[in-house]
Amino acid sequence: MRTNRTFTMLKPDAVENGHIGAILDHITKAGFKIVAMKYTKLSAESAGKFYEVHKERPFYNDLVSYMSSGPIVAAILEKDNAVEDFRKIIGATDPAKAEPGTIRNLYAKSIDANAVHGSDSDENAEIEGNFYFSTQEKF
Ligand code: IDP
Ligand code: MG
Repeated sequence: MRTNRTFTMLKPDAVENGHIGAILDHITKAGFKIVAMKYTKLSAESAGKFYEVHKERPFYNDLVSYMSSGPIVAAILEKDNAVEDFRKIIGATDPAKAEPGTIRNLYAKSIDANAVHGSDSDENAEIEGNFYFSTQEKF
């Protein structure tokens, strides 16, 4: 089933470098509505749980320590075809390969500190959104 929601995090580098406002502006101008949003910080334990699907990948430990290294912004976004369209506006995982004008092209410097997370499927968008937000926190 195709839903109209996706989940994002503005990662520690985006927050640290002062890009929260610009990235949220980019996202809303691209037609996404904010359904839920939170400024928070992951513990290493919760970052480990969030990224459990990547447990076997060589960069897992670095990813978990990076994602728990500073505050982030977590949000649920709504738009037709949200998952696919959001992946388009964030660009490739490696900012060096991200299309000009995408969020990672504009605001990210490296493959690990790549400014934003975007869900890769409707199913994961649902799981990831529920990781951060209760039903009462979604508008
Ligand atoms: P995605 O964020 O574009 O969906 P994934 O393959 O799901 O990319 O990887 C999750 C996150 O893990 C990436 O956003 C990035 O922060 C980090 N990552 C992915 N590949 C590498 C790598 O080769 N080295 C270091 N970190 C990586
Ligand atoms: Mg991914």
